[in-house]
Amino acid sequence: MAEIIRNIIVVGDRDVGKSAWLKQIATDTFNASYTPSSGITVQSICIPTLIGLAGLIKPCMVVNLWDCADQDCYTERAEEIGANGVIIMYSSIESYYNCEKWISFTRESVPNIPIVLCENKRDGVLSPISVNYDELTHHSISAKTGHNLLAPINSLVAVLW
Ligand SMILES: Nc1nc2c(ncn2[C@@H]2O[C@H](COP(=O)(O)OP(=O)(O)OP(=O)(O)O)[C@@H](O)[C@H]2O)c(=O)[nH]1
Ligand SMILES: [Mg+2]
Repeated sequence: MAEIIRNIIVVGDRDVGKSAWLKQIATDTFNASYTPSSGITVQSICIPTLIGLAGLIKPCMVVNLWDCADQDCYTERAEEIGANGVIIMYSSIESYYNCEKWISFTRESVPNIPIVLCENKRDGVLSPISVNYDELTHHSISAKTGHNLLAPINSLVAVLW
């Protein structure tokens, strides 16, 4: 049976925790120091699942998670990568407002692609940021504690079968 492969791009402002989140998923570890990424890197995870299509068992969906550190790289490569979904991450008021910019880039580069908003660093003392991009699914996570770690991926996967 053919493997199902999907490409999800993770974007957002610098320092919001994209790489830390992906590292936590891959290695179950968290690094408190900040090393800015450059360009684009990918890691793959396998989401095991049973789907109820005539009782067929799909072994897994391979999800390639693309960590995209800068805007140029994102707008140039999103289509070439064959992006199926986008996670836009933020972790502060400023990076939240900049989501509008990331949403626009996404709509221009890969129109009609599913987008999920992801508020990271929900382990601190900050109040939750109220979400106004109403039409988009939203999850609050913490790459540090692992809170809700896979929720953004799972909600995209649910619409990417
Ligand atoms: N408290 C807390 N800190 C976090 C969390 N996630 C990431 N950080 C910290 O935020 C800083 C930036 O994390 P990165 O993952 O490097 O951020 P990034 O979005 O990949 O940044 P660029 O590569 O520059 O685009 C690091 O010091 C992380 O340790 C979190 O859930 N909670
Ligand atoms: Mg990074």
